[in-house]
Amino acid sequence: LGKRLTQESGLSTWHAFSVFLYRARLEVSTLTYWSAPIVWEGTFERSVLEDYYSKRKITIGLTVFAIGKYLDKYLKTFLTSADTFFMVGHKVIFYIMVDDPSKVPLIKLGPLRTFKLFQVTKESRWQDISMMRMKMIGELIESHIKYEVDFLFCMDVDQVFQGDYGLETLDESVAQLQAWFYNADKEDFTYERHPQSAAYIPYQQGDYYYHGAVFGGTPPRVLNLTKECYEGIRRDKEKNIEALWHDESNLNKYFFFNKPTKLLSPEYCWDYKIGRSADVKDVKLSWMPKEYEVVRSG
Ligand code: 2GW
Ligand code: MN
Repeated sequence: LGKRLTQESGLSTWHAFSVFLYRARLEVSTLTYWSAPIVWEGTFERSVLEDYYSKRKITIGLTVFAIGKYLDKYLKTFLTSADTFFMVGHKVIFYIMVDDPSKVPLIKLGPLRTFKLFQVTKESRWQDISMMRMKMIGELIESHIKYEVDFLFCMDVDQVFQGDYGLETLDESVAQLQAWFYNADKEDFTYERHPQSAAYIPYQQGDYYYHGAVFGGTPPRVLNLTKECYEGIRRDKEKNIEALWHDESNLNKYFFFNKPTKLLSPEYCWDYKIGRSADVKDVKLSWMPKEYEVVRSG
């Protein structure tokens, strides 16, 4: 194919090949208008990244909350799959927040992996369990994480790693495209639409609909994110209001004003309930079925 391309186009072999590589994912958008890459399978060469980071010896942090029922239901699968697929070959610290440490499953982690367990009190409303993560992650970055890791991810626990989730995802400020909305029109995004809320984004505005289940970056950048999002949540509480999708609405407002430096394609947080999609070549992380739903096979 390279030969045919060079003959037909008059390009050098290398140029023809890079055109071919680029064309391999022309059907999806791989760059935002502010020039942040959107990482899809096929748009990166992992061996080149491994080479680059081999001289740097980085550590990656991953925070996860498992409170109440979610501890029994999801934590083991999340951690076991992360041990297998998250940043293989690199140092990882799991920051695990639970309400009942005695219920934490015994898992033998790989040699480059360690974890730190924190006990947190259970909020009575689930919306608060979700939202208070912003406050607690911020505190944890200041007390531990900023001294210990180069990059940090913060994730929902109700998901499972399915394939290599690697160095291609690292950047200063990383946002996840919400799988159900990556192709949707702006007007259909489920942003908070009431001007009274701190998370308000008007109908004609916004860039993408980001998922609250995954965000990351360097510790200072994630700290700024969690502080701003929590501040929005707090201001709304003072007014006795709450954004439509809680912390996720505030996250979307934050990323609208503070553009992420990298976006992850829905392959990095896929929901199999969407069905087959030609765009999704390789799922790295997927949603777990919610309560009362049939367990997905395969
Ligand atoms: C949440 C909802 C209803 C009942 C319980 C809980 C719950 C959440 C819980 O009992 N225990 C718990 O540890 N959580 C934590 O909060 C856990 O880490 C979970 O992954 C996270 C968010 O809740 P989740 O996964 O049920 O919410 P989703 O999947 O509908 O999430 C999106 O919207 C949320 C806001 O409503 C968040 O922004 C979340 O990050 C989004 O993915
Ligand atoms: Mn979730």
